[in-house]
Amino acid sequence: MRITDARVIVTCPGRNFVTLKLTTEDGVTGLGDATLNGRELAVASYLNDHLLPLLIGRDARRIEDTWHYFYKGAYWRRGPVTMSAIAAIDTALWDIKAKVAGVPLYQLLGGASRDAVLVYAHANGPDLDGAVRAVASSLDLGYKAIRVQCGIPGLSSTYGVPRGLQPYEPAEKGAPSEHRWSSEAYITFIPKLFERLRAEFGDELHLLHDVHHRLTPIEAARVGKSLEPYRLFWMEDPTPAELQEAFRLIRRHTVTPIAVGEVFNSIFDCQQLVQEQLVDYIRATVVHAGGITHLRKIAALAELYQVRTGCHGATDLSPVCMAASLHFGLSVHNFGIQEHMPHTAETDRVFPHEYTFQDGYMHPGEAPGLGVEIDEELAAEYPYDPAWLPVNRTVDGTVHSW
Ligand code: CS2
Ligand code: MG
Repeated sequence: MRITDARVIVTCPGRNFVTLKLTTEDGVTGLGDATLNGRELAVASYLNDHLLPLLIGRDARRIEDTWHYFYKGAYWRRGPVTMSAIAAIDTALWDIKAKVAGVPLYQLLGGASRDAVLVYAHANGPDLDGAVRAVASSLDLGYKAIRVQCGIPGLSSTYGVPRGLQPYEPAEKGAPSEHRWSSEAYITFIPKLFERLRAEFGDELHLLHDVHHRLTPIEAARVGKSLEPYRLFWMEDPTPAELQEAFRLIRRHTVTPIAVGEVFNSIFDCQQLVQEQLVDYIRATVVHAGGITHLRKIAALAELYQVRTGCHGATDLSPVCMAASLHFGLSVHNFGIQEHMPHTAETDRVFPHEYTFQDGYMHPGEAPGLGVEIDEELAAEYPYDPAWLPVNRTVDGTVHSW
């Protein structure tokens, strides 16, 4: 089954997406998400200029061999651009294989391990009252798990909180905006947010929070400890995870569960965190961690240490990635939870899909393959529109993790 066509489709229905479409000699097509927020064209070029010329003519059935051909065969390994490009090829090949087999992808991954995939919503508020209103709205939609972000008194902006009423989309047109951050103000405020949320909504609701890489290990330990009375489902990215051993310090001080990994792109990024049980959830995704083939290996390692999956699912991961994540999440044994930020209506029109949301859970559907397609004519109506993620600085002007 030779691959006869491989095309990269860049489209911007409200935000930029990069999609790979493969076609076999039999006319079977497969899709892969290759979107890397703020660096989209780097992945498009890596695919168009370096990988796709070598893909034409290869046997679409040889998924594992193709993965290693582009990983080991490239000499230069790992990194978000390389692994997103490999991920797109891998995902498209799995889509093709499942379509040829006439089954939804999850059936090739071992079948369903659960009835549906538990997802969590985003609730963002400019202040405590706004955060409470946002949580109530997510509850009204049926979510059982809600990530809550809130404006920090004294700071003009913070991660996760949109300016105005539009949904949160961090990538901005034109040069990156610069934000100001105070860990001290955040550390003082954040326990008040969850104290208020528990008072408003009780103890049963799964509450999650994303620290977004902004604290030192001991600051993260302090926040984790201060949140223990509110029993979070997880505290995400408490400190930058390049130094995996840094999490030993956090673990020594708090039992608040920890989730890390949305910026990871290989099993090596998470190996120590998993093997030393320094995290409870691993957030690596199909699109940024080498596709379904590699994510399954990360999950298998995590299973040995009772670490569960918690795949990233922000709107800068396309519906193609969401579909793949749901097939993976339906099947993988050590599933934890799946992030769900609904895409815009215009995005959903460009990417018609089978997956559904109901009462806090999602299902990938029963269509052969991923169950998602791309309307290429409509996609062409939304040309690439350069956008950058913000740059963050502490109040004295020092560059800080965004
Ligand atoms: C965030 C992401 O959803 C999350 O957990 O960390 O929204 C992240 O900020 C974006 O994906 C960056 O592109
Ligand atoms: Mg995050």
